[in-house]
Amino acid sequence: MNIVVLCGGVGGSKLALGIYEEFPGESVTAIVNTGDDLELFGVHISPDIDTVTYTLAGLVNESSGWGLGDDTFRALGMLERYGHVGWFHLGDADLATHLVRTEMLRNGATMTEVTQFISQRLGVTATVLPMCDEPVRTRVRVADGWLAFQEYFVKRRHADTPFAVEFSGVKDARMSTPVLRALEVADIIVVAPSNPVVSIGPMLAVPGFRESICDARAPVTAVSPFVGSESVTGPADALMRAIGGESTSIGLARHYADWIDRIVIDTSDAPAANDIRDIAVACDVTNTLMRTREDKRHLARFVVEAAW
Ligand code: FO1
Repeated sequence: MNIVVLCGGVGGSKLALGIYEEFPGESVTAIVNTGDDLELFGVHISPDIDTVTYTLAGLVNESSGWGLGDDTFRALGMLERYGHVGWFHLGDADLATHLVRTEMLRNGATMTEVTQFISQRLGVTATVLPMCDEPVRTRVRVADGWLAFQEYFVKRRHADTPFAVEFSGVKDARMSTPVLRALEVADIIVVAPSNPVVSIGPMLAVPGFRESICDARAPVTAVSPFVGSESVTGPADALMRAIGGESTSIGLARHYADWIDRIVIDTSDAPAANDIRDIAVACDVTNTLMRTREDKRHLARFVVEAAW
């Protein structure tokens, strides 16, 4: 079976891990958002790709959900001595990943090639694919202007009310052959409970991406990141409102309705299931909170079996 999962960083990588562990004999491909990428001190950082890769490799920092476990921050401390404010916490070992990526990109490799190299070196047997090879940068408009995504998210701790979101460069992005092929041969496409606006949104904005999913023979199942009217983690609720949507599973079903077949919502939202079915989206109910390894594996199996 070919299982494809569309995901962003922390939330998405948990479900990707559940699928990877629960279906060890199957081919698993994670298509990952790169709209959060940034350049700092001349290095290319791809937070969502690294979060997914480190998670699947069993190397992620379990308490934050990003970065490497047991990393140290001596380089960051030294940068601070040179007067740089270390608002983006780059670990020493993590820095090696960014150095390798930057060097390979400078030598002409694509993001797809770099990502494959890094994930293979870290022992990941799933395929991790960037959503595209071209640079796409998510920007968020707040009261005092447009912010690069990580400035909004990390530097200002997503405390500003967002009013609009854009994916700079996306018009020039193209579907890569591996992404096209993965969607074509998929037996099931899972949309992880990642931020619908800034994690899944950039992928859908890549020209041809939405059409390729609609043309795919695989059923498409999304897991809702909302429980009640709040997102499980991060600012998905505020960002849904910024694009005129509603921050509930019903709002998500409406937002995704034209390209998904099915949505999985949390048990505590069970009363919303019939309203979702009225939007012509099939709906299943289970525990979607992924606190433990067993939770992740349960959700992975539930999602795959519900679609089949
Ligand atoms: N998230 C934070 O909240 N603070 C950080 O300082 C931070 C550093 C960081 C470094 C490398 C990396 O791969 C991810 C990092 N993240 C950090 C996570 C990241 O900003 C977000 O979780 C994603 O971009 C949202 O999906």
